[in-house]
Amino acid sequence: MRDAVTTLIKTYDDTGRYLDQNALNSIKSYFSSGLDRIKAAAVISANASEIVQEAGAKLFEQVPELIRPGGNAYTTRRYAACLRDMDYYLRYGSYALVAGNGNVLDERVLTGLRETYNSLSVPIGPTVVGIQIMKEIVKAKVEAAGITSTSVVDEPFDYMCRELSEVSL
Ligand SMILES: CCC1=C(C)/C(=C/C2=NC(=C\c3[nH]c(/C=C4\NC(=O)[C@H](C)[C@H]4CC)c(C)c3CCC(=O)O)/C(CCC(=O)O)=C2C)NC1=O
Repeated sequence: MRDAVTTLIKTYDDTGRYLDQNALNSIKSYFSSGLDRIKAAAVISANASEIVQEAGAKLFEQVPELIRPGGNAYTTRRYAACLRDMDYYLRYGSYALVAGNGNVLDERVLTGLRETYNSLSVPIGPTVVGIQIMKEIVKAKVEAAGITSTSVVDEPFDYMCRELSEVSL
């Protein structure tokens, strides 16, 4: 599991180079966004179950077929599995937000996920919609908490959406 700094150091160490201006700029921007990342992660931790519930409700409102007979989130068990997955995306997203890097998402969340979803007919499109809805809810809460630059919040959620969508397109 790596963060923005260890990933960068590894890249330079692999080729035996000193950190150059590019590297230093990138580390500088990571550190200068650090406080926003921590505050955003605190907002997520304090509101996690509410965020998941709200995002689930919005997703099922937007794609009601999911919870109708024949839908993948139909039956209490699958409905609960869907919200549990959303909670995974939120929790691991908060880790990646603090790390400033998608490595934890690759290692713990995304590897093999598409195959699992395909084998269980869990639709990827609506999952991506759900993650985007969650991102918007988090951004609104982060903004309400007085954090002006919410762009750091986009990174982990967009990363998961991109990686999930890739092959199925
Ligand atoms: C921490 C990393 C991690 C992830 C990400 C993860 C996902 C994950 N989601 C699963 C199932 C599932 N995932 C969903 C999710 C949905 N269905 C929908 O229609 C919606 C679009 C969506 C919710 C947004 C559903 C309904 C199932 C149960 C499918 C089934 O058993 O038929 C399964 C199969 C095993 C199980 O049911 O627990 C896994 C492994 N597991 C993990 O350990």
